[in-house]
Amino acid sequence: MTDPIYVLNGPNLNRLGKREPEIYGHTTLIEVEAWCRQAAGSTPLEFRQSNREYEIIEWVHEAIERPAAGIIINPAAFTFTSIAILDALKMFSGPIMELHISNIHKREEIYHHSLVSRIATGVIAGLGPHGYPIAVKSLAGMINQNLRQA
Ligand code: CA2
Repeated sequence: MTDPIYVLNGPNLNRLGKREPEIYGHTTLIEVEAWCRQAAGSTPLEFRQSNREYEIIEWVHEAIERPAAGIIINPAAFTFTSIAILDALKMFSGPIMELHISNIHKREEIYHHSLVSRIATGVIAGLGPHGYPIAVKSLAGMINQNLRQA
């Protein structure tokens, strides 16, 4: 059985498609999940969202223990504040894709300094919700390449 890809979403992203469509688009997180599952094909996917920091940390621990093949994470506001999530991600040995729907660098100063980028394998920002299936495809590609090289 193939190891799963974890797609973890931080605070307020359950409101996606319902507020600020000029920044985040009209797509809901339920629709994003469907896009991700389609992009993953036969690779199992754990798609989760939480407004609680500890829950995201627990899910990263779960991904470490299982183990997951890779993690895609949109930590939302925790991107800029959470050393605890950074520390948990540091313990994961597979590829980590940091994802933002908006281009955080184009926005206010408070959104410019990501703690997670320091340890991410790659960063996707500014592609809107379409960034998610792109992240799944590129992570699956990385994972398959490593498996073939192993
Ligand atoms: O662009 C992203 O994906 C962000 O991670 C979203 C975060 C923000 O703090 C980051 O700077 C960039 C905020 C998520 C807020 O979620 C909303 C969802 C729907 C409507 C409005 C806000």
